[in-house]
Amino acid sequence: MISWYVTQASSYAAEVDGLILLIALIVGAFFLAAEFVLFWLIFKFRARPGVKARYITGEKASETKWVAYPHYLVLVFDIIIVAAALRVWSDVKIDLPPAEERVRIIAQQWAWTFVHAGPDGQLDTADDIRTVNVLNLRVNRLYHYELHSKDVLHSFSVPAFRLKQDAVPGRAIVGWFRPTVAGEFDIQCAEICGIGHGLMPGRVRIRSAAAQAAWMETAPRMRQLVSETPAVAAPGAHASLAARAATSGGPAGHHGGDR
Ligand SMILES: [Cu+2]
Repeated sequence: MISWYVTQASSYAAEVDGLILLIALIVGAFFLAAEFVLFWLIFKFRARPGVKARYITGEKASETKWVAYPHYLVLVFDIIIVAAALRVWSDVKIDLPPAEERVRIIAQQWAWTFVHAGPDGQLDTADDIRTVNVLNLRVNRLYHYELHSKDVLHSFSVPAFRLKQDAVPGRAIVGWFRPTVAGEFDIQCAEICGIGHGLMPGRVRIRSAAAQAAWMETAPRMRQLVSETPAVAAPGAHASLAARAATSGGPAGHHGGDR
């Protein structure tokens, strides 16, 4: 149902949606049952001429069962929800399937820098491709991401992947995703990271293998990029932010270069 509104574009998106649906159904059923009982009791014990209101202390076994039994049921469903959530959490955040490629994601106030492996499939080689605010991925390829922050806490969020991961200064956080649908989707920063937080959107472009190879042919290489910043800056209002990110992240930067 959630996929009607946000495409499921990663291998684990459906799992996350399934979990949310399960919780909504369980909580929804309890909500309806509780409301039904509430209104039924209001109706059944409504004021009537000649009937005196009773003072019920709720201490007799016949009365406490109205609280105790639903409570046991809530505990059972809690366990079901926790078990289902742990399974999804483990798949998304704990398991790390073998990578076919690695991509580096660097967050800073207020832009994303992405370092792609280039045609040789290896990071930290001369053919690496660095972009600002646009992440370029190949469909059906398993990526490990390496998430850094240059300054404050940020959060790398790709709603179409159902992925959200905090970026913490001083740490390289590794996780994974496998895009399953070609197209273009939003990247957001999901952690209030300063006055420009709202100006920190990005895009992920997912292409077929052939289209990705063609993009790599034309994409500027890391060294070129520093001198050609205006050509790759994001359009519109974010151009100046994007340009700043590209130059401050280049070899002349003071943040440890291309960590
Ligand atoms: Cu941010």
